[in-house]
Amino acid sequence: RGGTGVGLATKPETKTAKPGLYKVLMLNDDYTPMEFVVLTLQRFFKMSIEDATRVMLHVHQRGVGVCGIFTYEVAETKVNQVIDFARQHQHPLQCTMEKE
Ligand code: NFA
Repeated sequence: RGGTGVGLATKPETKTAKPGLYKVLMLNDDYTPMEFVVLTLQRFFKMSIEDATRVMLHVHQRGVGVCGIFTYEVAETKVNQVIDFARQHQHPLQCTMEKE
């Protein structure tokens, strides 16, 4: 617990709202190359090649997987970065976000 109140007579500080957290999800498709998905996870989610490969295979096998958990603005930025990057390379790779 933070707070700079000193002494006995201070009332509890008004709390700043905690930021909501959002999962960034990656969706499987039949066309995006596995190598491109791994590269995308490394580039935008700072994953090692091992973690990126694990997440890619999970998405490939299960249909959807979590890339990371972020505040709303960061999650939205990552979703847009992934979609833009895929579109630039003419891959259908899709990404979305949902409240955690
Ligand atoms: N299913 C894709 C393939 O077989 C690979 C893939 C994995 C695509 C994860 C999207 C997400 N080439």
